[in-house]
Parts: sequence; structure tokens; C-alpha cells
Amino acid sequence: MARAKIALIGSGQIGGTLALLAGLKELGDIVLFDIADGVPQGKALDIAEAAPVLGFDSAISGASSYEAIAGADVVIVTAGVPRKPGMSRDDLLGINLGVMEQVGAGIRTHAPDAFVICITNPLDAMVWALQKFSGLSPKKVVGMAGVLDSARFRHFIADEFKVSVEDVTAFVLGGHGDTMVPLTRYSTVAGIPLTDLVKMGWLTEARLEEIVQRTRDGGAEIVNLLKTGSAFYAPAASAIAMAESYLRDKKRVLPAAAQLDGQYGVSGRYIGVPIVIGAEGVERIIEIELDAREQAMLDKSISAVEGLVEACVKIVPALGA
Ligand code: A3D
Repeated sequence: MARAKIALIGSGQIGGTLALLAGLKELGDIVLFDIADGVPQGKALDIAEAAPVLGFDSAISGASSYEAIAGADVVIVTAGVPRKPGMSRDDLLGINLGVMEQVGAGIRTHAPDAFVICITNPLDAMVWALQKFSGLSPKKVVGMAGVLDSARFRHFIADEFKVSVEDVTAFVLGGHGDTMVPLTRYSTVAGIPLTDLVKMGWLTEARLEEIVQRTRDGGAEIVNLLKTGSAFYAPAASAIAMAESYLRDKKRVLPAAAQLDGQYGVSGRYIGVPIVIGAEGVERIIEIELDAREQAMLDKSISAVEGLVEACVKIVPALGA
């Protein structure tokens, strides 16, 4: 059977890490694409030269022309600009919307059957625009944010209790940004909800709220440390988990930005929700019952995403049609 083909649009910090991880996991052959000529070619050669040492077989190439992504099974999009200290994700909207228009056209022409994972920020608006520009089915276009946000939450919880990250699960809903909704009663240590751990005296309500807030600010914490860009190892690892679930039909239940069709009272917008990713793409959107406080937090998150979508339509009115 032929190997799968994975196209990475954007070969910057996340793109390069994606290529290395996809190779290490032998998910398929890899094409790195970027407008900065030489960067995708150089990174591809560097990773190809690591393959004999690391012991994986993937053909890795770099390109600056969209023909190279032809027939890709998975496309992961990181093209655009990242944040610098003092910038919000939303500050990136104008520049990155133009990038999504080019990328969407490239995917529509050369990889219309691909499963597309968008990472470019502001995520919930960019993935919405990318689906429109590409014309692909919403089942085949998703945004990566929830896996990363919940991984950050898992790390902080595991670190707090000095337990394995493998035994911590976390549940994060809503848009990727300051309004994301980490759900403590659905986040557990070996199945014990965090809210029960508060009752059991493992931590106080106030400490749990601090961890939730650190999760919300997780991206900014790294931007402020790096000063020249944003996180890239954990974002790349998170997108690879999504790509792997599609390519291997694992049907993992992962939080991701998916286009809703009435769930949570939202239609035609991308919001972070738990979904099942398998060979059909988004195979199921899971709608859970929320209490009044959780619903209020989600509503705030939905209206923040709505504001970004409206800003996109102001710049490209055809998107509103
Ligand atoms: P960076 O290292 O700057 O890489 C971006 C790459 O995109 C650069 O190599 C550019 O040359 C390239 N590029 C720019 N315009 C185009 C274009 N029109 N076509 C093709 N390539 C282009 O950034 P990064 O890899 O650190 O981050 C990439 C994106 O991911 C940014 O928008 C970040 O904000 C975003 N990001 C999202 C998350 C989420 O959780 C959603 C996390 C971290 C970063």
C-alpha cells in the first residue's frame, strides 16, 4: 500500500517540528511548503538526514509551489505570522486572513480530498475562513487548539499533584483564547473529577482556579518567555495526534475546532468541542450538558469568536455570503 502524503503549509517553527514528528511516527511521506524559498527545502533536507540516525522511512521534500502538495491525504496549515509579546492572537487577523485565502485556493486546486488541520491564529476565525476559501466539506476541515489547551491543563494538574500526565485527562471547550472554557468537573486524575479532588482536600477551589487561569494564559506565558515567537513543540505534537487519528482511523475523541450545525446553539461557526476523528474526518460532534455557569462561559467564548468572524467579513465581504 502506498504511503500517505502529508503536506505542511508553512515551514516555520511549528511546520519544521510537525515534519520531524510525522517522520518519527512514520505517518507518511512529507512535503514542507513555504513562500520563504529555501526554508522548506533546507528543513526537509536536514530532517531527511536525521532519518537514518533516528531510524524512520519517510520521503521528505521542500517546495515553494503548490503543485508539490498534489494529492495530499493530510494538510496541516501553519502559514502566517505568530504573536510577539504584547500582541493578542486577534492582532494577527488581517495578515493571516490574506494568507488563508492563498492557502485555501492552493488546497482547493491541488489537495481537495485532504483532511485539513488549521493551526494559524486567531484559530477559530482562520479555520472558518480556510474552510470557506478551500470549499472543502466542514467534516474535512478542523482547527487545532483544544488538544493543546487540554495538554497544558493536564501538565499543570500532573505537576501540581506529582502524578503521571498519562493519568490526567482534561476537557476544554470553546474558542482558543482568553475565553476558552476548561471544564473542571470533566477533567480527572485517573477518573476522579477535579471537583471531587477539591472535596477530598487535594487542592483548594482557589488553587484550582489559578491553574485554570494559567491554562487560559498558557500561550501568552510562552510568548513572554520566548520573546520572538510563540509555542511550537506542544502545538505540533497536538496536531500530529489529530492527523494520526485520521490516517489510522483511530477514532480518538479529541477537543478541536469543528464547524457546528446546531450543537451548543451554534450553526456555521467553528468552536472548540469534543469530536471523534476517524477516516471520514469529523465523524461525530459530542454535545454535553452544561450547567448555567459553564453555559455562560461558553456563550462568552462564542461571542468572542463571532466578533472575529465579523472582522473577517469586513475585510473580505464575500466570506459573509
Ligand atoms: P513561524 O515560525 O513564523 O512560521 C510561519 C511560516 O509561515 C513562516 O515560515 C512564513 O514564511 C510562512 N508563511 C507566511 N505567509 C505564508 C504564505 N502566504 N504561504 C505559505 N507560507 C507562509 O510561526 P509558527 O510556526 O510559530 O506559528 C504559525 C502559526 O501558528 C501562527 O499564526 C501562530 O499564531 C499559530 N499558533 C497557533 C497555536 C494554536 O494553538 C492554535 C499555537 C501556536 C501557534
